Amino acid sequence: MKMTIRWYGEKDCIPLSYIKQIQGMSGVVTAVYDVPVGEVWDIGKLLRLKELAANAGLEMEVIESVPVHEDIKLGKPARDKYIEAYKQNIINCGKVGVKCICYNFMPVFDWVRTNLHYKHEDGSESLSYSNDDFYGLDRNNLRLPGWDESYTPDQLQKLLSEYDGMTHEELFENLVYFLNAIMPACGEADVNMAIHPDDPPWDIFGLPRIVGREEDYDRLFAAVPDKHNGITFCTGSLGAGRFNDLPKMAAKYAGRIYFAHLRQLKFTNDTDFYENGHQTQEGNVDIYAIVRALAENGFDGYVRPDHGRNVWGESAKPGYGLYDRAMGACYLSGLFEATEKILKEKNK
Ligand code: DNO
Repeated sequence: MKMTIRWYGEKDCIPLSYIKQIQGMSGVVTAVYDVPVGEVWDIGKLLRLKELAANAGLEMEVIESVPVHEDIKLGKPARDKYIEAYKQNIINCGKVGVKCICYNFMPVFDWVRTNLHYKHEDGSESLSYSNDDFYGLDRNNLRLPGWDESYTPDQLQKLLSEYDGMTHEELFENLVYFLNAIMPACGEADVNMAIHPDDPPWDIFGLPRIVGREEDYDRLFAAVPDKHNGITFCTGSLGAGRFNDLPKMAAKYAGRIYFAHLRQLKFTNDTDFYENGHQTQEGNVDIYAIVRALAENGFDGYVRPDHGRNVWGESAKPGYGLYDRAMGACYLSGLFEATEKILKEKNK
């Protein structure tokens, strides 16, 4: 296991020297943020990020994300051009020592929360989701906290209409087409792909979503068995679906989990929840049981504390403050150390 933390590059308000002070931290998870989706990242930009990390004594072995162009998800003729660029990005990442690329295949939107400043009684804040707030949104004038604002309202409507009528099966076929096309580049560069689950793991606005349940993973690995086809096990995303048994899934897929996002959430009713500090007792995700399932089943990937709260008066990017993620990293490192040592003793 290697403990990492997300760092948003030179614009991140959290200095790398502070990240280095978190004990047990091996490296940063980052990306090139100023190149449009679908284009090749200049290798110089990757090298610059790597050098900044290295100067602070940190590695850069995970990229999150190399985004997938919508034409690939839509299966449009232009997809082959975008897939070529994606392959080049994989090769370039491999050249600078990246071992794992996190990506997602959610149409149009990435993660969805309805409030970025949910107030806890102790004065801390976190992200939260309410079904009523979500379904109260005007589909013709969509604005949600944290969403990609790079589309104009017209562009967004046009893109949404391109997905009209697309089935889960069609989207899945487009994912398989993409993966089969990039696997040779992954082999050449020795880079593992780690698909991030849909967050939350159900369809939104009639858009199909296909990575959120156990059977989705079975189908994915059956369709593309190549070992470079793996997953990002995000406990906050998968955990929002009450139908998912996370420790069971962690055990079952441990060998395919190249990256784990460990995050806590607490349900306030059947569908609504807020995110919380990482400890098991703070929510509905049994972080201990998940870590144990990973360790017992030979997990050997990267871990990062995911969305933390904003605590101690910090005003950072929602979910990505320093303090609570640092506490989370230490808690998770402790769980891994204890679980792995107990296992070793047992196996002596
Ligand atoms: C949210 C993140 C996601 C994730 C992408 C991966 O905080 O976990 O935005 O980076 O879905 O492609």
